[in-house]
Amino acid sequence: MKDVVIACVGKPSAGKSSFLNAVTDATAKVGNYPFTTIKPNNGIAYFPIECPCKRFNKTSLCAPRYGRCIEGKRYVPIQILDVAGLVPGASEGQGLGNQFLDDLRHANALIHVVDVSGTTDAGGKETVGYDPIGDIEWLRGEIHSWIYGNLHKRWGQIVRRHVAVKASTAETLHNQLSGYGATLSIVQRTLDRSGVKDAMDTWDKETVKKVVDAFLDERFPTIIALNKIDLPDSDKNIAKIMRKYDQNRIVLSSALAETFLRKLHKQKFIVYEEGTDNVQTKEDLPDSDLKPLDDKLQSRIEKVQDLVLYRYGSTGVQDVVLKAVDVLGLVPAFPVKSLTTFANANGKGVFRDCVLLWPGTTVLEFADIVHPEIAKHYLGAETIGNRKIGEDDEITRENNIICFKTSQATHSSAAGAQSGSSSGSGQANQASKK
Ligand SMILES: Nc1nc2c(ncn2[C@@H]2O[C@H](COP(=O)(O)OP(=O)(O)OP(=O)(O)O)[C@@H](O)[C@H]2O)c(=O)[nH]1
Ligand SMILES: [Mg+2]
Repeated sequence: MKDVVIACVGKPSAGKSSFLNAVTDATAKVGNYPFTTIKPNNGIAYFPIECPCKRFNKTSLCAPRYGRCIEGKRYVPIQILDVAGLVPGASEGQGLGNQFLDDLRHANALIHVVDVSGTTDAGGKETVGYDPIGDIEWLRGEIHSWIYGNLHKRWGQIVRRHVAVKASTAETLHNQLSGYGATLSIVQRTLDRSGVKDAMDTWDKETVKKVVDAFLDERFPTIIALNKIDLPDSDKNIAKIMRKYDQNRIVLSSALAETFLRKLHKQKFIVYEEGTDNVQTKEDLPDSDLKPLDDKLQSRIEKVQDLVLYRYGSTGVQDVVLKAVDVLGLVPAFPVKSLTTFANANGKGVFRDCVLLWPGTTVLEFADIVHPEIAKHYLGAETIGNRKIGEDDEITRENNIICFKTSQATHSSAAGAQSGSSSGSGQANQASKK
């Protein structure tokens, strides 16, 4: 069981580390020169979902083990990774080369951070009037070449073995792609998506490329964050990119504005509600303990409001994370010991645990994720209204509060999600991918 990881990719200076800092408590180094980041940085972002505590009038008792719940808005943790910048030719060793592509092996989804302001060239150097529309394609092309190149090098050998052992296409591809985190079902979906049905020993280069293309879509669903929307030329570039690409996968963002507002919130100069355009100052809240603003700070806040918040409704960074969770189809699920109090086994807290599940996770798989002991002694499961649900039923967003019945008392910690995940966030324990 591993945490879900969303990785920021993009050319140098696009704002990947700024984005990480904006959505997590990380303090990754940011710089206006290429390759500021060499070793990956990570942090935990908290994205909002509707917490069931509100529906059941338990808001005052809601006690998340991880993250927080503010009046029914629950902030669920998810891991964000920030890697070194990629430049055209990276898959052949340009820039910092291939080794950085390896950092993506653990990612479940990608956020392609694009500098939409046109103030950095393809290598991340400062410039004016650069057209970012090509960045989306070449970046995907580099990831494609990395995987294709590795397959192509050994293709003769791969096919000889495939024929000799009479393996299925999916088995052979799974062997070859498991290093990129591919499961057998991802490979099967890849083959379906590619439409390739011919025997593997007849595949030419173009067929392999087509399969790799489908693999990218299945394995690395990608959200495009058009970043630096606070800068003047962004508007016209946004319009062009929106015309060309799937708008469902695009979000506008200003990592800089978010970092600025969060900092002022922490320093008690403003009250800033993340994901909204709501900024309040001492003037708005005279009885609060907010500090007064000097003219300079006041005008910087007004600039962020005018250029970003009022024009776009928010800094957009939270929407980027939400969209990445959405594209993965992750389902938040709540294991509880009682369907009346919604407490866990220790009788502690209400809706204490929230587990992110892959789509298609069944009730029994969920039991195993919560604790293997529960799956081992599993007798049945019930959901709201003490309605019985089958062990093979899938957990859905509508059916995600589950009380497991076991044949013997399981260890007290077993009723809550296991807490020992690698990031310490206790989030997103995942069942095998469907
Ligand atoms: N105006 C503006 N500048 C931004 C924004 N996001 C990042 N920047 C600036 O862009 C420059 C590069 O930011 P980084 O976050 O270091 O970029 P990166 O993609 O991590 O770069 P590498 O680590 O070199 O690959 C810095 O000067 C940031 O302050 C934004 O939303 N608006
Ligand atoms: Mg960086």
